[in-house]
Amino acid sequence: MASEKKYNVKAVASQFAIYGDFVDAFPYGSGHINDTYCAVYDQGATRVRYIIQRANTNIFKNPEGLMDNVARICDHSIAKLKEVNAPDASRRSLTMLPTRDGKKWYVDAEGNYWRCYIFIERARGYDVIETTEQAYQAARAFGNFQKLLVDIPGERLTETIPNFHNTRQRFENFQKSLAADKMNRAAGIKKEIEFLMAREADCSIVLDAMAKGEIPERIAHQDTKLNNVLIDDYTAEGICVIDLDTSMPGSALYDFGDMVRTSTSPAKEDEQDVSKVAMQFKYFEALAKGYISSAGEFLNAKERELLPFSGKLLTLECGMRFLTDYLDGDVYFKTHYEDHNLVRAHTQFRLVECIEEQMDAMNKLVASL
Ligand code: ADP
Ligand code: GN1
Ligand code: MG
Repeated sequence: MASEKKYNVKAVASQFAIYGDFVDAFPYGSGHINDTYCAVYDQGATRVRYIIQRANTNIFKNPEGLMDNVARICDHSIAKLKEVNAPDASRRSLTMLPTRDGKKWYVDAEGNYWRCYIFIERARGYDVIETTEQAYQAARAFGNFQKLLVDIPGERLTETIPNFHNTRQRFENFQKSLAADKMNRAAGIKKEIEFLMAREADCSIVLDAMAKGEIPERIAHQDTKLNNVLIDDYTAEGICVIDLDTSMPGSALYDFGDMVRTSTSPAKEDEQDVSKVAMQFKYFEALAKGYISSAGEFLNAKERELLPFSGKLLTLECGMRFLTDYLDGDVYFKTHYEDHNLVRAHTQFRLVECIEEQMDAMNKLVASL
């Protein structure tokens, strides 16, 4: 089971240029990939928090490239905020604190890669969508994030996970894991296998359009799950995009698609009762409007046309990834019980069906915007 190992977070935190007295550190958030901690300090009788995060080097095989990407994106976004004198700038971008010896990240004796961020206060990420305003704001923020990265200086960003949203390759990997059937779990998932086999052709649609040049490569976030954008507690604005590890060249559609996956259903990603899973049209409408309000100026006609389909694709892909990890013995995503990945795959497949049922209406709506 992919689970958390304990680290001496106080010792790690002491490597960063943080002033004041260490008070406490504890695991934080509900991400599936990195080890994230909140570290609390007392600075002149004021409590200040930081995020201390260990990058998952089982997943990110080029941690130097990864950390450098994230640092470059943070620097670029802070510079742009300064240019326009944005109020509250340190809540609108992630800020990495340097180490005491002036480096951008810290590598410990065991080769773990650590970074430290300013904690963005009075804002939070939501695991489950609650209001249409959140959907609009999240989508607008991710669209703005794509716009921000159009002119990032320097070389092409590193592909931190090559072929991350190569859905056709994900399908092939699924078939390999099925053939290997390491955990003897294949016999119990016949229906799920059938579900995927029936949708193989979907896996190539965006890839083929990219190969033909109908869809351009853009720098996209590529992990636009709702809890990767922090929503301001008071103004409800989508104030800061976080979790920048997969921000790299790809398609803008990957971002919109994953928003549909994570921001249209009132059920948790690991809800056991799949009858609670639904694609609620009001959330889709808010996402489409929010995204077009910021990304509309640069999307081409083909990208616009495929926005609804991208929701189906990313949901299918994610379900397939959960199912593959279930077959592999839960080595990728953090899991908390035996069938956790299978339960997650079920919610994703149910959501794919709900999207399929409403595809015509989704297409009509997007065409009208
Ligand atoms: P993962 O890749 O594991 O999802 P994230 O970078 O998304 O890691 O961080 C996990 C959680 O930590 C986020 O969902 C969010 O709740 C919280 N978090 C991360 N960075 C910050 C920050 N700078 N300020 C406040 N909370 C943060
Ligand atoms: C992971 O890191 P987190 O929890 O935001 C995963 C995404 C999946 C998501 C499913 C690097 O996202 O691709 O869509 O879980 N991130 C990586 O919840 O694989
Ligand atoms: Mg995250």
